[in-house]
Amino acid sequence: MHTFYNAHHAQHHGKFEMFRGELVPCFEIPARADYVLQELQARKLGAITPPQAMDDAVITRVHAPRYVDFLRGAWDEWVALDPANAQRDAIPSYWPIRTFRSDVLPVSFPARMGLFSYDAGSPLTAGTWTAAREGAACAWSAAQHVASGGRAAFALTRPPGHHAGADFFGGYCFLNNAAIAAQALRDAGCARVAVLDVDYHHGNGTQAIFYDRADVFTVSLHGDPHTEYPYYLGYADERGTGAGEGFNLNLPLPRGTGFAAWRAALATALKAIAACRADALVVAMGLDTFEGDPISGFGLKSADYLQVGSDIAAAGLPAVFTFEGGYAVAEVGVNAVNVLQGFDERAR
Ligand code: Q9C
Ligand code: ZN
Repeated sequence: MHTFYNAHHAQHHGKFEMFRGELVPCFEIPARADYVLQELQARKLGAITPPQAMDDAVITRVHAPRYVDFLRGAWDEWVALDPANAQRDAIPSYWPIRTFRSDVLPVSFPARMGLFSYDAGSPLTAGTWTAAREGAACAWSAAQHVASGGRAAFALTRPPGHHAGADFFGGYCFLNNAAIAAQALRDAGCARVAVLDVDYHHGNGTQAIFYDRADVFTVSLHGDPHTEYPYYLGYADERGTGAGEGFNLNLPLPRGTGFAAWRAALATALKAIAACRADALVVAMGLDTFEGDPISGFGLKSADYLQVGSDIAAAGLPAVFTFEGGYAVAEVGVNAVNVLQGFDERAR
């Protein structure tokens, strides 16, 4: 397994997120990726390199240019509002819900920040753009690796990506690394790509990006949105639209689901992926299905992740893995690398 590592990830380091009426320390912290890197090195799973140089045009294949422009300049705008903001993260407080306009780009920075986001839990910091952009390059490089004959590659980066839509951030995500990888595989000649999202939370951003397309089949197993974030998407009746009808599959599971039931849902997902005749797979690899995760509600154990990787490898498709959630920080390295090792052992 070749890993493309984002050495700039720690430049994104939110201090606090809004939770139950107060600002609490962020769950999505740099140490997460550090633990994964350390575990990868300890187990010698393969080469670990920086990504290839990438043009921003790769990002705008899936993200709206006005959103990318916003993200690129957001920190400077934030500090220009008040020099004291340099010591504070930027967090939105206003959002255009139904009946408001989204065609007008307000001059006000907080207003634009709300237009391009959907929660108050995803602080933007001085290095968010640098970190997210380098992460996109990791995802793109992983896709190039697989498109040119590699069996698998891992984009080890944060912030994560699967909640980010074409023109919004949220759920700790700014650029959708899995979607960028899927689009890159398409652009490199794969006729159909499947995205398998195994994060605890529904991959709403990825689903939305590909919802009307038949060339990218999106599948997500996740906590039932009736009770779990992101709440407003991820239900079983969302099957795609227009040309994309039948090319989205949601498998919501109740809070408290253990490995046996979760693995059965994975088998359903993999069967659907086999039926769509994809020629490459992107795995949005969240580890927040772990029993010890502080913000999630499934019961997977560390050893189960070896089986997860093995089950995915058995699908026989070349695969790009992106690092998504997983907030049991001390265990996230073992859990992530278990998936990758389980994949490698079955794939060879
Ligand atoms: N304060 C990913 O796993 N809200 N994002 C949680 C706890 C947001 C998770 C509430 C969860 C987002 C990539
Ligand atoms: Zn998650």
